[in-house]
Formats: sequence, structure tokens, C-alpha cells
Amino acid sequence: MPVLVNDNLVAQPGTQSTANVIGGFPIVGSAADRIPLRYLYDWRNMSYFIWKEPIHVKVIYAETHRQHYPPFEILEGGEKVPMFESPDRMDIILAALDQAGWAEIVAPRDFGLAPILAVHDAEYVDFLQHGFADWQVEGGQLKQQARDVLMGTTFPPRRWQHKPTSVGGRIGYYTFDLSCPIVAGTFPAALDAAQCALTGAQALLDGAPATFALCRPPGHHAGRDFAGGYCYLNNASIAAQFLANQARTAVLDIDYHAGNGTEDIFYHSADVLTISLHANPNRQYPYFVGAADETGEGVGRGYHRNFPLPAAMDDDAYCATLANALQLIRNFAPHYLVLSFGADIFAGDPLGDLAITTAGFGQIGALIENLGLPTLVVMEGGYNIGELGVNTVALLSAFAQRETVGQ
Ligand code: SP5
Ligand code: ZN
Repeated sequence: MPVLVNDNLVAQPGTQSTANVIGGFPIVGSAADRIPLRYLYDWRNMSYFIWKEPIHVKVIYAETHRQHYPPFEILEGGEKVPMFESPDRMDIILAALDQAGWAEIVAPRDFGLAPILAVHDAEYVDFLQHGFADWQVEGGQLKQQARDVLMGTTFPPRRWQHKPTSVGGRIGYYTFDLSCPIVAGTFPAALDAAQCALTGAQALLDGAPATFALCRPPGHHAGRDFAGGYCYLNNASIAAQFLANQARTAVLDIDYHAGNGTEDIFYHSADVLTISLHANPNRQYPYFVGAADETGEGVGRGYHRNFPLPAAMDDDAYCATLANALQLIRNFAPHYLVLSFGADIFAGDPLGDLAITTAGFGQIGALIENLGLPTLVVMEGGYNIGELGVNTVALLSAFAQRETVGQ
């Protein structure tokens, strides 16, 4: 069914084009030959309108995330604030998807722990799974809040190698900041977020041109054996490894923050090309990783790239840098793309300092879609509650207008 809204207007009579001409009227854009078209005659204005017909895009989403809502995080200066990474984020995105009309919301399938253990350390996953319950025993004498929120305060510097058996020790060993508190519902939520990403990956293997894993909590700061930055299980990396078991896969990370977890997981691998565009870590979290000279090691040398960005970068400058990153992906010639998508590159994001507009999200989505690869979009960050929904839909809409291949 054609959706007759302005966003879907492809062309009107008289529009300049070098592309196809259907029924005497030019169609704008390189994608014109791949988009199902409907056109109708407007008798009042005596002109034709031609419309793209959006395809449905599977959005994989689980309600389990609501169980994960730590009451606070600690910012610079010890400031205790409500978690920026809140359940409201999902509601605002779901509302915008509902408005857009092309989203088909589906629940995740259960792929078990095996594909998670393919990228994460078993003892780390065991800690995520059982650490909170163990803490109820070990921290049983503490005040209620200290029992309800498991959060590290002591972290090992370089050369400290002992792995404690106490929960108080292991929470510091397995986390690297004060933005990944563990509450009773953290593991079920993180597990289902990973299953959402895996379900999206399976949909690509089954022939879908694009899917969106609406994951919460996010994942790209979580490494092989550590949590941080609101992330516990690296949803995108779990999906990427799952896809890479079948065919060459690239991960492109456009969250505002460096994808340190994904870098960690694939740093020694040539199977998965990983590329991250992000605020220069010299000025911004996660500080210690994400520089341009980190390009992979061993057989993985040349299979990781970072693009550190200056503050206040606008749509045009961002898209120019993105074009360079996309060329690396073309050279790698993958069968599948995983896009770690953070909406915190938005000009109005409370944690970011880039200057991407809502229209810019549309341009970014179109550039990435133009790779022509089956693409799994995985939700990472984005904290401007007002615009998070429209920005996410703006990015995804390029994929919503893809025609299913061969029809
Ligand atoms: C997934 C994701 O986007 N994680 C980001 C985690 C960032 N945590 C550190 C927050 C530092 C906040 N700095 C305050 C800036 C206020 N203007
Ligand atoms: Zn981020």
C-alpha cells in the first residue's frame, strides 16, 4: 500500500534528473530503479505525483529492558545523576517508528548463550549472570541502596593482575567506569538485547535486506571481558561474529563515542572489518582508546580503523569523513554490514558535542544504504529524549525504502 506522505514524494513533473524516466516523468536519485513506485494523477493541479512505496522493516525489540533501570550514574566531579541511558529512550523511538508506518515490531528468538560466548569471556558472562545474586549475600549487611546497585569503585591500573573472588573485587575487575551499574534486571535485559541483535542477524541470513535491532542496554563499550559506558554484552559484535561465521562481515560504528568494546573484540581478527567514527578520545570518553593509529594487530592488522572527529562537526564535514570510511568497507567487499548506530552525534545531545541535524541523519542513512549491503542496524546511544525518535527514523528511512532484491 503506498503511503502518501511528503517524505515519500520521489518526483514531480519538471524535476531535473539524469536517472530513469517513467511515464514521461523523471525520477530523482540513484535508487530510483530499486524502489517500487506508485503514481497518481492530481486532477485539480493537472499533474502527476509519483510515490515511493516503503517496504516493511523488521524491528526486533524486547520489553525485558525495563527490568534494567539503575537509579543513578556518577559523572565528573562525583555528580550523581539519573541514568541518561533510560527506558524512556525506547518509548520515544517506538513512538516515532509507529508514526513512520513501515516498522514491523517482532520479538527476539532465543539463540542461547553460545553465540554470546563466541565473543565474550565465559567467566565475565558468568559474573554478569550471577554477580548480583552473589552480591545480595556478600553485601547483605550494607544499606539498601548499596545492595540494590552493584557498582565498582576500585579499578585495576596497568600491571595489577589478580582476579579477586569477592563480588566487591570482581565488579571493579570486570567494569571500567561508573556508568555500568548492575541491578537485579541487568542480565535478563542485556541477554535479550543480544538476542534481538542475533534475531536481526538471522533475518539477514534469511534474505532480509535490512533489519533494526532496537537494543537496550546498548553494547559497543563492552569488550571481551569488561562492561562500561552503559554496555554489558556487545550486541553488535555478537551479531557480527554470528554473521561472519557464514560470510565476510563489516561493522561500522557511528555512535558519538569510540566503539572500544567492538575494537577490543575484533582487534586481532581479519574476519570482521571494524570501523568507528567518533569524538576524538583525547577530549572525550572513553579517553584511552579510539585513536587513528589503532589499526589492528597480528592477522587483524589493517582490519580496524578509527576516525576521531573534532567538536562541532556539521553534516557536510561528517558525511565527507563517512565517505572515506565507506570506501574502506567497499574495498573489504563484505557480504553483510552491522551498523552500530548512536543518535548521540545529534547537535542537541546532552553527552555529545557534534552538530549533526535531523536532516543529517537522513543523509548519513542514505550514504550507508548506498553500499547496497544487507544491513543490521543495532541501537547504541542517543540521549536527547526530544529528538531521539525522529533522528532514528530519519537514519532508518533510507533502508525502509529498499526494494526486496530480485522482485
Ligand atoms: C552507549 C553510549 O553512548 N555510552 C556512553 C557512555 C558515556 N558515559 C560517560 C558520560 C560522560 C558524561 N560527560 C558529561 C558531559 C555533560 N555535558
Ligand atoms: Zn555514545
